[in-house]
Amino acid sequence: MHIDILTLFPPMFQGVFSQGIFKRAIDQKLVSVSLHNIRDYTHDKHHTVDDYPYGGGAGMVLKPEPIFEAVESINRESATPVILLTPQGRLFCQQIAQELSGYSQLILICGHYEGVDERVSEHLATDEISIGDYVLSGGELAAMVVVDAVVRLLPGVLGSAASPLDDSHVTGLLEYPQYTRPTIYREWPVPEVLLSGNHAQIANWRREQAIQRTLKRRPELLDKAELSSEEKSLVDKLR
Ligand code: JFE
Repeated sequence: MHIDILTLFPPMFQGVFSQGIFKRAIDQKLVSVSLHNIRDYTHDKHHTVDDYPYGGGAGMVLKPEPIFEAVESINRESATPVILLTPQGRLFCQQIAQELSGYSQLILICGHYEGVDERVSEHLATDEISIGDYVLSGGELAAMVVVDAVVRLLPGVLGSAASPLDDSHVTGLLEYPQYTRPTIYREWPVPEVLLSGNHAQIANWRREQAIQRTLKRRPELLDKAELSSEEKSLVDKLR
């Protein structure tokens, strides 16, 4: 997959792409990233990227011309999504990450200030995404979240041990609790069952923990979780 990111602040991405899973995915050529500085697509001597909003109001709005020209400078296939990060977009979730992981190229546009001229949404972006109902100071952190969630789904990016199909939000349940050594830390023991070596019992316990935890913290997730009839009775009992 190739990812093109339009931003006024390319250095914001350097940490993310130079560490951990991302670095490995890039080194293995499973993904490549191009950062495009929107300011490089201005033509005036002050490299102006923003201007006052028509109709008045606080703050500045990103001008359309450098954004259109930056996108048009990119070699792209007709199917490539052009994604604007914005608080007004569709709410990002695991299903959208899966959908985006099926493309061979993504173009992400990160705005700043009070937003982006509406003609970018109307005539350039093919998709608008929000990562949650809070206002960030720009699209960069949202783009990092989207790219992280998508890249870990690409074949070969995670080791063979971890399968994205087992992820919470794919199964529809929150994860069960995890423990590692020591078996007793500050008098807090690891649950007995995990030390038993009885794999069927461990699987049952984990499934039950996942269901209880989901019911308590995110009950709305249970509506779309795939549960056996036994598990459904357990939910009814716990409710
Ligand atoms: C931009 C801002 C006041 C935007 C347009 C560009 N999920 C999510 N939260 N915040 C964003 C995404 C986001 C994305 C891009 C952005 C915020 N801002 C700041 C300030 C009104 C805005 O509405 C600028």
